[in-house]
Amino acid sequence: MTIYALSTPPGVSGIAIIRLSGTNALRIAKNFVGTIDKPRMAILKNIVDSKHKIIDEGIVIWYPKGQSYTGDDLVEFHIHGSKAVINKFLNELSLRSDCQLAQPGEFTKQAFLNNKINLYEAESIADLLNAETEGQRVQALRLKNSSPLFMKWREQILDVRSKCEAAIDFSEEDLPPSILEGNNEKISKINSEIQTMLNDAKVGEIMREGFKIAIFGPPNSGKSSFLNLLAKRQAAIVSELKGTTRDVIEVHFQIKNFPVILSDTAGIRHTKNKIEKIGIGLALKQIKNSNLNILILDGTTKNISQDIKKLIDKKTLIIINKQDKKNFNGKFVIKNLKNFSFIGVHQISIVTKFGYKKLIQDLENIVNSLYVNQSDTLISRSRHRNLLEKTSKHLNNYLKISQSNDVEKVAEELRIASNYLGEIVGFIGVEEVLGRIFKDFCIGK
Ligand SMILES: Nc1nc2c(ncn2[C@@H]2O[C@H](COP(=O)(O)OP(=O)(O)OP(=O)(O)O)[C@@H](O)[C@H]2O)c(=O)[nH]1
Ligand SMILES: [Mg+2]
Repeated sequence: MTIYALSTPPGVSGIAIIRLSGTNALRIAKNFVGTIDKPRMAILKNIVDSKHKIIDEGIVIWYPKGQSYTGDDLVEFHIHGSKAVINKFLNELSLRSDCQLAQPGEFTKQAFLNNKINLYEAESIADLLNAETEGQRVQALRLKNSSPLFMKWREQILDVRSKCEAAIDFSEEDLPPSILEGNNEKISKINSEIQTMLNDAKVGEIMREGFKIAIFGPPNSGKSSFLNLLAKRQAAIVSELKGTTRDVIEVHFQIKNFPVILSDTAGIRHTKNKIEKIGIGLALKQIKNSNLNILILDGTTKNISQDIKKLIDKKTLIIINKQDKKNFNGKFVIKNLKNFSFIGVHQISIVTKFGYKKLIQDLENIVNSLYVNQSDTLISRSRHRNLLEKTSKHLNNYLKISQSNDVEKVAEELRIASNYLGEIVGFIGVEEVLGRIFKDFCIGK
């Protein structure tokens, strides 16, 4: 099969790159540009259509099979990035029956199927392509380099397993006595390394998806005003009416290079209004799924409702707002919160920005503290976490029964554990996850 796609973003640009990859790639390319004598060389050519009319003048590079991104013959056409030129060329390709438009991620999928990269590396490439912040870029590159660790663990487990299996096949007299020695220590060590990685997994996932902060509180306390202040634009409507915000409003920005998704939610109160009720339901969901909650209270009202109090926990940062107002009484509110545990409390005014600088510093510290002390290898997807958890479970099973005489069962646990590790890098049983992973890519990669 031969596939093609525009690998640069659609729209007007100086250069656009169209990639063609597969068994027919070189032959098709020659139809457009005539001879291509040398591989891996940029050659200036006239590109012509099927009627030998010129489409454009551009650079052609042929990467031969085995030396290309996909592993197949791959030809790149660097053409002028105008809509007319791109469309004309893509149209010519679409009229042919010997090639077809690539699916999202299909070039990378081909690279995986040709063993140019493993599955874990393919996922890191997707992360790198989608990286928006410096932190995400660094993490994606780091992930790409950590796949050898999974393979190292897998090989060590397979090594122990082969020794166990030798014990099944041979009688005790025929085996060197040292064959089962040190096996448990090896497996224990791998298991504890996996545990360390799992403990850091949450961080990797947050880094990839963004640190989720939900703003919540009673109506009219200034939640939307706070979102707008952080976002530096009017993302949410602010008004003196209670119950202004109903939908969840999300803004994306960075705190110290880390991606943050901040969401404003409907004020929490008892209401008969059907739509407001739905909004409050959405707010509760957001609070549950966040990494940090910011509770905004109005410092001029003394009463904190039970519904709000119930939501205060160790991932809550409290802001007492409207410090500029005459009847502001922060101390009173703090007294009211005496019996709760939460991250901290700030007294601010969104209008005068009193206390704002200190609050931002605190937020930076909270986000930052999450990322320090992490191990070199990170896992960033729940797919990896689930497989590592399963691996660890079976290594634990092995450790529990390794002393028993049931050597077959012992070897079986190791077989299962190594298979799960193999699934992370794509050695085993990956058909069903392939589609899911590559659909996240853009077309042309
Ligand atoms: N004086 C003073 N007024 C403020 C401050 N912060 C917000 N307000 C005012 O408080 C009112 C409510 O602000 P919003 O940001 O809409 O409050 P909210 O919490 O989003 O309200 P709902 O969406 O209805 O739950 C508006 O009139 C704001 O201008 C502040 O620091 N000081
Ligand atoms: Mg609001």
